[in-house]
Amino acid sequence: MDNGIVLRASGGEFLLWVPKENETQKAVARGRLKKEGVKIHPGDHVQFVIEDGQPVVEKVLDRKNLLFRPRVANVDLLIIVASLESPPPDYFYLDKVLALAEWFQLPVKICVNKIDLDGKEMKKIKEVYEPLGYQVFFTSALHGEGVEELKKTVSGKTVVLIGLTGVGKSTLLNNINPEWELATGEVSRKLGRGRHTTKQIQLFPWENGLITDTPGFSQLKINLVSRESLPFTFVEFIPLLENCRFTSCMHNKEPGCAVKKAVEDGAVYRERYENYLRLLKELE
Ligand SMILES: Nc1nc2c(ncn2[C@@H]2O[C@H](COP(=O)(O)OP(=O)(O)OP(=O)(O)O)[C@@H](O)[C@H]2O)c(=O)[nH]1
Ligand SMILES: [Mg+2]
Ligand SMILES: [Zn+2]
Repeated sequence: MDNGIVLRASGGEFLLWVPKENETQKAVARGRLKKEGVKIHPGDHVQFVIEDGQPVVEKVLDRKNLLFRPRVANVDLLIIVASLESPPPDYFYLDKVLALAEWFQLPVKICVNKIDLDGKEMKKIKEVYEPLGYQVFFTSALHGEGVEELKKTVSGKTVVLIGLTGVGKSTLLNNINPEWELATGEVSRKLGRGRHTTKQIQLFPWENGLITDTPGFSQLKINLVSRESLPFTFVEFIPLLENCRFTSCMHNKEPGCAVKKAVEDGAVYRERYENYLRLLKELE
């Protein structure tokens, strides 16, 4: 049997990448897999045989992880894309994705796009997130600035771009390789929002790695994280947690809370803490 990686899954049809030959082929799955309840997602490593000239998937190999909405398997790195203008950075969204990434133990980087439009928020994003250990890099998908760094990041990994609609995820991919010809949307000037241009997940092979963008409307539910675990998904809270007076402290209204004290002292960024409280509320 040969090995391949699923680039796209729609209905019963799959697009397979065969790294050995650096070739993509249309494939189907053995009927037995469906009966056994085996689902095949982009990013899955599979084994296949050729029948009548077409690859037939026989087996899905064990996954390292499986991202929720969008369903992508074996993800090595999540890149959260934000833009400086149209739309402006949404810090609540950013903190929510970061919390989910921590929960799933996914490495993350932050890509700030559209630096050709505005510079006001650049400093803030770097100052808030880099001390927490999240690498921040800046791009202009329109002019190609910073795209070299993005390319280097992808090499050898499976990378998923995630971010609100209109931030430029598909434009960034087109900048890596114009042959991919991803549809991009006009941002409505009135709303400062795009119109959900990307609909289907497709991974693209790039330098021994794979990259995909995801539709900006992908619903992100924080309820994948349990309430008790939420504080652990805010990395700067973790060293403080043992200093709270109550072991059951949720860092909300409890007295003697070390997290709240750190917010008062300026050691924890207040807006992150407020976003934590908002997520906590969503989990009630
Ligand atoms: N000025 C400027 N415009 C950009 C940049 N990157 C993307 N755009 C524009 O932003 C709009 C939206 O870009 P898309 O790539 O479709 O955004 P997306 O993140 O893929 O959006 P969805 O697919 O809806 O999630 C398009 O009109 C792009 O031309 C940039 O770096 N600078
Ligand atoms: Mg898109
Ligand atoms: Zn506390």
